[in-house]
Amino acid sequence: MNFFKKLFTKEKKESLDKGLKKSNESFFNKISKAIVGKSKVDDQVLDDLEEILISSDVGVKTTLKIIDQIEKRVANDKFLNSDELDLILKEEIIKIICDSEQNNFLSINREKPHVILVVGVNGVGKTTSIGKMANYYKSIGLKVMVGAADTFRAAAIDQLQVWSDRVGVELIKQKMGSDPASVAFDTLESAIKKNIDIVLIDTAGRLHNKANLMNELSKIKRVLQKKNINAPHEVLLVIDGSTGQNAFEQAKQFTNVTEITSLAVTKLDGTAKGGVVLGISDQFNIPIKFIGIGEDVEDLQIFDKKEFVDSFFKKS
Ligand SMILES: Nc1nc2c(ncn2[C@@H]2O[C@H](COP(=O)(O)OP(=O)(O)OP(=O)(O)O)[C@@H](O)[C@H]2O)c(=O)[nH]1
Ligand SMILES: [Mg+2]
Repeated sequence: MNFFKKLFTKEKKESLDKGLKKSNESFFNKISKAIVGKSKVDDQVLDDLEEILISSDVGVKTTLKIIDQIEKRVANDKFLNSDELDLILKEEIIKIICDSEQNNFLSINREKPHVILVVGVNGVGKTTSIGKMANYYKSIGLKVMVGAADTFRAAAIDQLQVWSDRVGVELIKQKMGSDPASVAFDTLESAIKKNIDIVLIDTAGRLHNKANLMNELSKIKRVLQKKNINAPHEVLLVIDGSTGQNAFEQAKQFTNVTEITSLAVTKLDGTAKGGVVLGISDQFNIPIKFIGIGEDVEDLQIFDKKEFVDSFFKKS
């Protein structure tokens, strides 16, 4: 199937439904049980709802915020029934998801090349997401270049080479062990010469508490700025959604030490912890740009909060 087609048609929605199936089943079953046989939304329903949201990895703070809003609406409308609760819950959840114009790629008034530095802890899906993003940007007619600034392992460079070949975009790389900042600089320099639209820079997985690795990120940024003071235009943090509360922790640690401008939440397929997307978006106030819902090249979607919530609540 053509990726472009999948992005903009009902196939996109179908793969989202499929990707979120586990989260949906778990969430929906719990909600149905909580409201079965109830003619109105009472305290018990609200208590159950609170528990459901927390156990769906939405996070305590965000859950309390949602419940608070629902309580207010219930107070205004004493005869609210449980069917309406479904609708109101959806509305309130959509409201708390951080929105940003940044999410609308097609209307971005981009400086060329637009540089996206991709960061995150080990194994969350950075390299894979770069491959998928490269494919996406190319499919909408943009010229894409990828930089292999994860020089830590030879396999990391090879992995990115495989993705670049597959997608058909140029990769800039150096030898294993070379300075990541130098690779980033080379990539931007080449991208400027070749009139590239989007530059995606891969980095090695790192923990926030490894000072030398975090300094390396600052160095990459400084060196990019020698070429263009606005680069990187984005620092995209990739987090693994299947780790639930740990994904919150990763977002917290990274945002404490470096400026993160957007998020990609991966591996939402195969987990019932999809609720983590709602809490992270609310609490960090950083837009989620992409979600990963599988290992294939098409399995990365632009995050659309309405579609996401819709899939989350879908009755099967
Ligand atoms: N099911 C599923 N698997 C994913 C998704 N995204 C990435 N993966 C898998 O996660 C594994 C790790 O992905 P990588 O892209 O190598 O992760 P990384 O962050 O670059 O890892 P390091 O470079 O070692 O830090 C691979 O097996 C990917 O196929 C996703 O959305 N769903
Ligand atoms: Mg990698």
